[in-house]
Amino acid sequence: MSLTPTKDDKFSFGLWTVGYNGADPFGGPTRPALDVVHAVEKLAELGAYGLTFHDDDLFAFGSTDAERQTQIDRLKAALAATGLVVPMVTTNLFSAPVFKDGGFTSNDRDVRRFALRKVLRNIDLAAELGAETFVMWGGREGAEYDSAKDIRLALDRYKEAVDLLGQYVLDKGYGLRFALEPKPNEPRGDILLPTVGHALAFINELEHPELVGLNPEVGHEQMAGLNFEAGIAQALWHGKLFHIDLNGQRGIKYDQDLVFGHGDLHNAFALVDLLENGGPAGGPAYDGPRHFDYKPSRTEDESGVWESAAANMRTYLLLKERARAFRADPEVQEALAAAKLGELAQPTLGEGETVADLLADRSAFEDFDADAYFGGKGFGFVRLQQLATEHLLGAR
Ligand code: 3MF
Ligand code: MG
Ligand code: MG
Repeated sequence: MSLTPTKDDKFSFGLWTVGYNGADPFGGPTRPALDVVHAVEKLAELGAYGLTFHDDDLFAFGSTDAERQTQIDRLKAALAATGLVVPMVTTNLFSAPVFKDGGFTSNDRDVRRFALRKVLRNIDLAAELGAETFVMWGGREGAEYDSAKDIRLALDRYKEAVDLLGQYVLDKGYGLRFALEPKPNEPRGDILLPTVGHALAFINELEHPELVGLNPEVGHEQMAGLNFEAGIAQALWHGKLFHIDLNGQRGIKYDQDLVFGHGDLHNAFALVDLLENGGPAGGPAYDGPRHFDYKPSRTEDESGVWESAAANMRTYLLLKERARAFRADPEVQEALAAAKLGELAQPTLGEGETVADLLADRSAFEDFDADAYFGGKGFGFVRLQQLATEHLLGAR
């Protein structure tokens, strides 16, 4: 298997990722701004297939129509010259002071109306560029204080906004779907739709739930101590994995946005195995972009930016190769069978079996030897995890 990324791998990057200038709450930029044309050229050269962006990444907040158009034209020319595509577009409703209490859920109605106008305009641009997914990360939709936000009303307004945008896309006949991106906190003390589970429940309340799915991010779930791979498995189970943000996070702390695999490597291995080999027939479980939402550390200069971009793709491909070897190992197959993973596919009741039949089945209860599970009938999950570890380390 080749470790050189090609467009078929569907690797994409946010313009704000490689474009991160190193500014954080404690210090200013450590690198100059990156021009979009240069970013497109470098990403294409490294083997990426896509670029994504927020409106404000491409043209500064408050740009004139002419400035905005100039940047769109420059991007289009760079895409045409390199063959890079724009699979996803998103709107920045978190940087400008006007959004300090959120966009769709600001307590200030005028801000909410302005936010909707900003997003509608950017949806038109997304459709014009042929994007398939419109991501919505509501980073400022939240609060620091319980008394500052009526959560039920805020969810009413969130739903109002997503319903309105969905209807707009339908009316315009755009081929766009929405992907909500959950995050527990940062920049707000608490953010609405904090986890994959909260967002899935919210989608069920929408007018057009079929138009809306998720864009989960590795670090966002891990900041809350959650298992990202398990969250992705549930999103797939609901048919809601519309897009994915890959990066690295080391435990419950501030949002690190490390290179993919530079955090919990075991979970990254399980994730790639799921995405690539977890389909119903053993093939890919997800065929959308493998989108990196990371930040090149502020310690790096421009060469470090491109090294880190390449590192995301190489790590993904290395894990894909390791997952293939894991699946192909007869001892792993034997350990999976011994751990009864296949047995979980078997319905708990037999075909046509009723509750009455279950109640009448003495082998299920009266004659069942529950005591045999004390000191016996181990599942062998540790052996399986060690086999995964050995494949991960290249020892097998
Ligand atoms: C913040 C994020 C965001 C979202 C983006 C939409 C700035 O932690 O992850 O990146 O991904 O707004 O894609
Ligand atoms: Mg993030
Ligand atoms: Mg993200």
